[in-house]
Amino acid sequence: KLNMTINGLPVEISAGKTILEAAEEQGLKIPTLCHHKDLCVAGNCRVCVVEVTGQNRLSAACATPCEEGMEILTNSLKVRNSRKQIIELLLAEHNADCTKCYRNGNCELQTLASEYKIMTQDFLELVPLKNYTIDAFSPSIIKDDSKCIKCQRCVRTCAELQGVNALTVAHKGDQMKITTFFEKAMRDIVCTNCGQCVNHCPTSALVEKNYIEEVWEAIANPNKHVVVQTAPAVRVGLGEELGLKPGKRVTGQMVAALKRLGFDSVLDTDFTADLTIIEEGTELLTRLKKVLVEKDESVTLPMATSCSPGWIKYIEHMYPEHLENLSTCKSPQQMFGALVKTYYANARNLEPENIVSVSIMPCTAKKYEAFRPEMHDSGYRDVDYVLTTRELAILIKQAGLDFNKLEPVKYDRLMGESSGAAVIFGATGGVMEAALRTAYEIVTGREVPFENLNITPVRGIDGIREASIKIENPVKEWAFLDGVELKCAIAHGLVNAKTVMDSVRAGTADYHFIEFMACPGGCLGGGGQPIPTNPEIRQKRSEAIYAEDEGLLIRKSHENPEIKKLYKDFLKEPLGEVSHHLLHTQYTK
Ligand code: HC1
Repeated sequence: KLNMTINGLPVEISAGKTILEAAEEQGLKIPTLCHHKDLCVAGNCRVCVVEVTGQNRLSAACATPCEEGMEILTNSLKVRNSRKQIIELLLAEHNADCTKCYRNGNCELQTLASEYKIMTQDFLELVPLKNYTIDAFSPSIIKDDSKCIKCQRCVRTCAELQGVNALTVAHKGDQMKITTFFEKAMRDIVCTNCGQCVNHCPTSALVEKNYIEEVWEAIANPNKHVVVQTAPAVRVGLGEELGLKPGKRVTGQMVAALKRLGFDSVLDTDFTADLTIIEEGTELLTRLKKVLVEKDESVTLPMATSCSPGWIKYIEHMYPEHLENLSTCKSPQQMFGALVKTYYANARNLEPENIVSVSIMPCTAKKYEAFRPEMHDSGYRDVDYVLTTRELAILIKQAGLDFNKLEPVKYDRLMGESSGAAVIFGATGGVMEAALRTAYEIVTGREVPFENLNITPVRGIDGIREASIKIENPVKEWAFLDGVELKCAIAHGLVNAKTVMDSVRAGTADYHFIEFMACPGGCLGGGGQPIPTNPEIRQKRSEAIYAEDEGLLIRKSHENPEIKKLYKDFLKEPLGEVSHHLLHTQYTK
């Protein structure tokens, strides 16, 4: 422990902490802009300056380690005036047209300007705002350089969390800017559309491309039947955007709100998450048979999950020779879209061209995924508009709904029923756990004992996790798997995907099945989730996801009655002809 004083009060601080962390421990807030708990220390915005007695300069609290005997002032006149000047300078370079800004009301710079009452315009003419670029070509992300404060959180996010390095710093001095390879549009570079840069940006220099007006117009059109699906992780994030604490599950209220907004049918992506498990599980078992029994060398293992569109874009760019490892399953979002304009349209006697298919996702890459040329197998665009969790909250606010007063309501039927296995798709390891619950029963013919339904080895927050299950006494059809140790791995955050894929490329990975999710924590930490997102918040959302699973009566995908009905009435069998046409795809180099 170190003995120090903060603002004249003696304190004991554990060694190794920064001044920022020490102050936080004492309940003192020091403002920051470039600092983020997910990222390495940068110390480049200087908003967190403090006085350390005996030093004749101010120190950045985020980048200064505590030392024995330090006397720190976090709120002296000198500190306050310096911070104020720094904020004024940032504002002078910033397009501070706050009322027209997408992040109006949730902007860290705006909050600081308000707290420090920046009323003067001393530096307004210092750096005339001109020659900036707004890149709106991507279907997922808008990059507006006029809003950038050059804190470089996006650059560090793209490098440290995702290992993609799509964004970088170019030029020096007042020419310095955050840009891309050869200043190309985000659409044309290695950007995976994951939106982690959006989640970590303190202002609106990076935001999602929103489709709010398009969805309102569809709802208002009496000739359109507007169907909405909601992703697993939205239900544990949405509340934060509407004033509730992280970790609050709002499934029923969210469904109620969507009905009040005027959607004709409120359905669940979890339904097709269950379907994914049946299709993907069957695909895995088929691949195992081909490799282990038929010695078919054209079949590739390990099989990798394919539901995270940021991960798909990443493997396309970085490991194109391994596209064969991807499961051919489309993501649950896209399976849903393809079924809505075929199975659902038939059952409801609707013309598919009159259906508008909207999805609410915790993800910005899902917007890109819906635009992909592969995603038209219904004969139409399978998913028309993708809104993030944040955009849904905007719809709810615009409609004037008092979210907390809404009585929980159930999803509509036909593609609205789901299992606990589907809900946990939203957390890292969830797809693997859901798959194992079903695969175990298919292969052994025995039920997973209730007390073993939580497959804890695949849970957790470590970036890469491994688990194996020894198969014993399988049923006759799967007898070749007797004694086989099924080896699985899980990676979340693309920087971890890189490590696993490097071992696949090197031939040193002996896994059979790998779950990849582009975002830290899985979809619950997606780029479309409420801002801020940090490790503590992700942990709360994760607990909420697993609690939702535990509270459901059906916790295995193959027990979902609507899935059984779908196979009976429409698909006939997993990996069958209809499935092949609507639910599977192949990504090409
Ligand atoms: Fe996800 Fe998925 S879990 S990818 O993380 O497989 O976005 O939530 O919707 O499609 O179901 C996201 C979440 C989501 C798909 C499912």
